[in-house]
Amino acid sequence: MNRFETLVQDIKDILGPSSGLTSEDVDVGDLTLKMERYVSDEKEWSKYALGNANMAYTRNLVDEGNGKANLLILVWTPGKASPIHDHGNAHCLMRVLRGSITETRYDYPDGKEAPMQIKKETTLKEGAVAYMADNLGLHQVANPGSDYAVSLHLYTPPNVAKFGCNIFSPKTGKMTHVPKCGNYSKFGERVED
Ligand code: 2CO
Ligand code: FE2
Repeated sequence: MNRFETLVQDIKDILGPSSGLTSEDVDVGDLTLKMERYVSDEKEWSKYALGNANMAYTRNLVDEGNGKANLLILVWTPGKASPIHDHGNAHCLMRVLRGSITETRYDYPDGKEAPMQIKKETTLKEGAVAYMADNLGLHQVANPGSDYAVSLHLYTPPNVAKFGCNIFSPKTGKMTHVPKCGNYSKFGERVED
């Protein structure tokens, strides 16, 4: 096994003892350490990193963590950003594998129609690991650079894969449910998902 495959296996092993049904029974500390300690080698994960210049980013499934998680490689198109979104009551851990991405956090809108207020903006450089969850608010992720950026994302439980997520209008705060956050590829193979 190469180091990336070992990381995937280690994540599965950590998730093993959890029920996989709620986020409370997952040890985020252990998962974070494993992600931080991975010494990235592009050759090990490039087969998953399928980008598309016509999309803001692609979601490429690497592993389903014994049904308890979704491990994805996201490929961020230069100059593009995700919508502002939530995470279906799951833990989100992301590790930058290549380039830099910015994460902009927002509070949940309070129900009144108004522009959404930025709470925090962070630049995540290659190697950084960040944690996000609905209790921290909403976020938008962008690639401000001029080359593709790549990040590894662990979502547990895999609620967004099953039930979709919500996206929010930056101008009005209006929430829209997205029933399916599809995968661009699965296990290195392109899919129409
Ligand atoms: N949460 C987004 C998604 O699953 C990506 S931004 O990082 O969490 O597509
Ligand atoms: Fe996200």
